[in-house]
Amino acid sequence: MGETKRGALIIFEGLDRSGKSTQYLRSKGRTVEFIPFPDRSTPIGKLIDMYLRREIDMSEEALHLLFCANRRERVDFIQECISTGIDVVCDRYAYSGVAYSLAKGLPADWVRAGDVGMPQPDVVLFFEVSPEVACQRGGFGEERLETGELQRKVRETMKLLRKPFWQMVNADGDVQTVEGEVRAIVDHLDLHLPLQLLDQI
Ligand code: T5A
Ligand code: NA
Repeated sequence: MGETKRGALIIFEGLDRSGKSTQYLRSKGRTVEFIPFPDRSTPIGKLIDMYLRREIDMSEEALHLLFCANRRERVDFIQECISTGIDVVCDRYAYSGVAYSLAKGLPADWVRAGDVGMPQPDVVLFFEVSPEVACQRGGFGEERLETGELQRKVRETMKLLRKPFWQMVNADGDVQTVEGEVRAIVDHLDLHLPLQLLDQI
């Protein structure tokens, strides 16, 4: 009898309205835990949610630290799942944290330090959606950070964060086509090495 294979840490990243949440809702039913970041259900996540819905204000630095702290709130759960063979899919992760804050002009070294030591993804699926398609999708512009100018800067910054374990997904396609692309990548992950921790972002 072989030992139980560990779970995979799979990250969906991309601009607003690229269809990340739609994909993880559709793949529900397998032994997968889904964690959206920001996770608006936690105490810290509730503050972030109030900020995004324009109910409270705070400095960009405070917001950055809250996004980081919100991910730290879920690390024990992520590690427990992975070690018991359950896959974890996160809708956004440290890369959103870094890209949005760099795009706003916060200092690079300070921004990048906030997620060091977080579990390293087995794969980051980057949902690439063209701006024209994104702004036609439902809900665009409702939340604070969904302005064309910030999205353009985030797009440029995200590209600079690309790592060997990133895979691009063409997210302009219809929901089924995007799902096929996601499956093809996720079904072929190599999980022989233990989960690593990020030493840089
Ligand atoms: N943020 C986040 C930071 O600044 N720092 C951080 O550390 C983190 C984690 C909230 C904001 O916070 C910022 C980034 C964001 O600006 P969020 O909660 O992920 O982050 O944002 P949401 O508004 O929930 O989600 P997104 O805007 O990112 O949208 P999704 O999840 O990419 O898109 P989704 O699936 O909700 O789809 C959008 C619409 O398009 C349709 C859907 O039905 C929906 O109406 N759609 C499609 N239509 C046609 N074809 C397809 N293939 C489609 N897929 C989806
Ligand atoms: Na989302």
